[in-house]
Amino acid sequence: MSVEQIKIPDIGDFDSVDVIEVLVSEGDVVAVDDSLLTLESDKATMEIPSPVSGKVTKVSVSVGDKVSEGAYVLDIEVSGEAAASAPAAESKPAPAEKAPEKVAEPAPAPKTEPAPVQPSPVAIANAKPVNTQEMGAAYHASPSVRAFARKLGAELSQVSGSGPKGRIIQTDVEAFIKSVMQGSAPASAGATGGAGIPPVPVIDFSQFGETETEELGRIKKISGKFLHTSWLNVPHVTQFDECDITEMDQFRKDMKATAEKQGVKLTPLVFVMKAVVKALQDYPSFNASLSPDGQSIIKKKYYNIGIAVDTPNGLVVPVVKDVDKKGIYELSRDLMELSVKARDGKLSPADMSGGCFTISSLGGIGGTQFTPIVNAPEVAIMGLSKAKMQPVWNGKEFEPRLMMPFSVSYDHRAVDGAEGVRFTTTVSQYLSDLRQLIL
Ligand code: CAO
Repeated sequence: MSVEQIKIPDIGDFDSVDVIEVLVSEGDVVAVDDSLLTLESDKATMEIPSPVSGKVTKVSVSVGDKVSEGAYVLDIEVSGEAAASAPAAESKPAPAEKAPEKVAEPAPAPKTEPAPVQPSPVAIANAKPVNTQEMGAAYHASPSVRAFARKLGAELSQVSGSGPKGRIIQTDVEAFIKSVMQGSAPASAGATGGAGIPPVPVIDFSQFGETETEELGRIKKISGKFLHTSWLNVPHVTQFDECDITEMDQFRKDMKATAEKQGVKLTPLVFVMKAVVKALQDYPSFNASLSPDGQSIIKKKYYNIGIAVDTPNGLVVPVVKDVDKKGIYELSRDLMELSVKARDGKLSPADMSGGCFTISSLGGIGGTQFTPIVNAPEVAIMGLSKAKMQPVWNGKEFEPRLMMPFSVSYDHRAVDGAEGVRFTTTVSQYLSDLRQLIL
């Protein structure tokens, strides 16, 4: 064992360069080429790699210090053969990374010819010859932090830096990942008001009149998080349509007594579920989810339909399973059981999982049209509004027809606009003529 005094190696034409990160502490075990420090000049950032492997026994440099070639920075107790084979003086700085504001101006080549400069694409894209930190449009981060962020899939433009001059350090990336995992909006992006989501202004409403603050219920808090996630992640398109359910409703009324004998009450919703499943079979992209990397579509060969149920505690979405295999009475029974369970707060996780497509029916209440939010990772959702008797031109005269407005919101990454309107047209045709469902 010997103790190696680590000094700043040849860093090219730079002199008196800022230490912006000390990446090791006393007691840390490092391997050859592990980064020890990050330096930043006005033209580049560079990491100082360890020339030996061993244990850091002393750190004599701090963030904010200025160093030049040959400056002593720390001691490493060298382990094994490394002691003999790698004198500190031969260490080379890691590839320099241009600081964003100077990307257009190449950094002078260090005498020791480090590996070619590889600024990350993000750095180039954000490079601007202005104070980008103030604009929140770009960021400073060392190569190791960039590599760390890349490894975790964190978008550095959404992370705010707490280091010197707003520099993003590893703990900022960790805090960002934590906030994403907890489902909260990336507070750092909001705080800078930059490329992230601008924060809603905080206002003391009591200055305008009396107020009362009530905590949101548990279900509202949970569903709010899911709705927000979908709203932020899914590029929504909502297609509006309507269908003529005159015959369907007559059939429903004709079957009322029989249904009652079966112990169920028929509402338009169960017919809609059957029509939707037939249309999902015709258009499998709607009965699907995108893969997490967004590069593939996972088409499901089962047909489970989530039904949004309004409960005193908030919105829940139990799932009616295997709708394609069930008849109208069985579906009505399932729906009644699930909505009773939902309103009694007795739904199990199994009752709420496995959905492929969701229907949100406000038809029993009113309204003309609305834009439901996709229940991600599903890719589409239907919103049903209240059917009304309307005069419809049949080519010769106006006829009174029971018309039901509906909408379908879909994830535009999975479904194209033309397919979206084909889907709603198909659902409309099936509901206008239920006989087509048995073809
Ligand atoms: N047009 C006209 N009448 C309709 C209709 C429509 N589209 N849909 C239902 N109705 C009628 C029913 O036929 C019933 O009338 P009758 O008693 O005369 O037959 C009445 O409205 C009440 O129906 P319902 O709401 O009890 O039953 P449903 O099967 O239509 O819906 C359920 C069941 C659980 C989906 C519903 O009760 C519910 O909770 N809806 C709210 C969902 C919600 O909040 N979505 C919003 C999500 S986004 O925040």
